[in-house]
Amino acid sequence: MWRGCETGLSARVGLEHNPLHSPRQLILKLNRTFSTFVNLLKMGALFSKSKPSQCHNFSFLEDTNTIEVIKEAHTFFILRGLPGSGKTTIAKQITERYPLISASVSADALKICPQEESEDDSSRYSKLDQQIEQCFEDGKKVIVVDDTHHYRQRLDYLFELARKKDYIVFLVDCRNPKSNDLNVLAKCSHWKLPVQSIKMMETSVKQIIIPYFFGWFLVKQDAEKMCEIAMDFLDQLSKTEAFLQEFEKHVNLDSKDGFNLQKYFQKKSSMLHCTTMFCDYGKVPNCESYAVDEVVNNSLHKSFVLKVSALFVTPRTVGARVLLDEQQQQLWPKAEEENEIKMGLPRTSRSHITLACAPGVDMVQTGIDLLTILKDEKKGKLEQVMIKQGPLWCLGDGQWIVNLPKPIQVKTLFSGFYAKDFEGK
Ligand code: 2AM
Repeated sequence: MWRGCETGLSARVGLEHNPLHSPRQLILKLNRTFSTFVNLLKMGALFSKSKPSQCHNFSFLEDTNTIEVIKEAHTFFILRGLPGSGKTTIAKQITERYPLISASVSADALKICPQEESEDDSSRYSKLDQQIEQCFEDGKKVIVVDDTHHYRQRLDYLFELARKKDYIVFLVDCRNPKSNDLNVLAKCSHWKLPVQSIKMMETSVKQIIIPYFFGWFLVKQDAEKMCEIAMDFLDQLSKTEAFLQEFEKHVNLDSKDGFNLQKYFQKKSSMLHCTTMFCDYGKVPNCESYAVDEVVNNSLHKSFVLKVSALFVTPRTVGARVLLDEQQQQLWPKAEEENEIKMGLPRTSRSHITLACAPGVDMVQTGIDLLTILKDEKKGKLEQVMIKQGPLWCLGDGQWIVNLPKPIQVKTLFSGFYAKDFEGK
């Protein structure tokens, strides 16, 4: 690992003249220094002007806005890369950037040797997992896991852990552009791994991990604020006679006696977000080109403030319409845009946050409902009632929308959702 290289570099300091050395000691020392010098030359480390991490430009280390938003969020960093790719240095930089609220755990520090995929044995990780659990228990907002993470099953375990705890996953690929030579990495690593093992690991870490979806994830406080706004909206609606009369006509229930809007919309999203690209782990056409797109990659793990401009409800879903600015629009998928244009609607019309769904309804329905509302809005609104949030319009078929006089701003982080179980499927 780099630590090994750094030890080598610090050996250079030993060249300083020490008057207490005898001539024999000096010759021995010079000999040792010379061989260190040769070794370093072989490893290509001596002439590296910077540490590996300094070659990266990570917004979570550099961008002031992102750093402030991360302090309000719950993020789970999974550092991924070959031994010697600079993960430990990056982990250290993260914990230094987020003092008190962060903690980092390292497989290397626990002497868990990176192995080939087939050799995985999850019990090897029990100590590391205890440490991760402790980080959650200690309420650390920024948790960093430093390991090669070349084994998919291990990644899936961590994705699921983060999902259960409602942490936003930052999957960070660490590459050391100074050292693509696997022989150098093998020599640098204190594990003394054969080049062949590193080669196999390289094949795994080079594979792009495509998430279930990409999107903007609301920081905890703003997610809670949006949930309260949604509850308040439903509360207002349930007190509005004109709404109830029209809405109940379109609700499929055996009995509408004692109909309760809050109970009806009981399916809530645990992690509020605004989806950009739905990938289904790589099954959706063109999702890979989205995942490798430069704008997408430059935006990953960055903060964005989204503007909520309207709240809407249908017999299936409750959602918040999001108006994207120019920079945010660049992350909108082309296929979505084409569909919106086909429907005669402006691009990014579908952008929204799902707040709740009726039983048996999938979250994807919210975007479909919003597009129908916007299309029907063009035909003309049917009825208007004033509620606390603003003028509430009926569009027929149980569809209602309130355009907010003042948009609500929510802080988000752009990332992927990787776990296998978003809607409890
Ligand atoms: P949403 O953005 O409307 O909430 C996981 O299911 C997330 O991916 C949900 O938040 C969901 O919708 C979104 N999603 C699911 N299937 C989708 C699809 N086919 N197209 C776009 N987004 C989808």
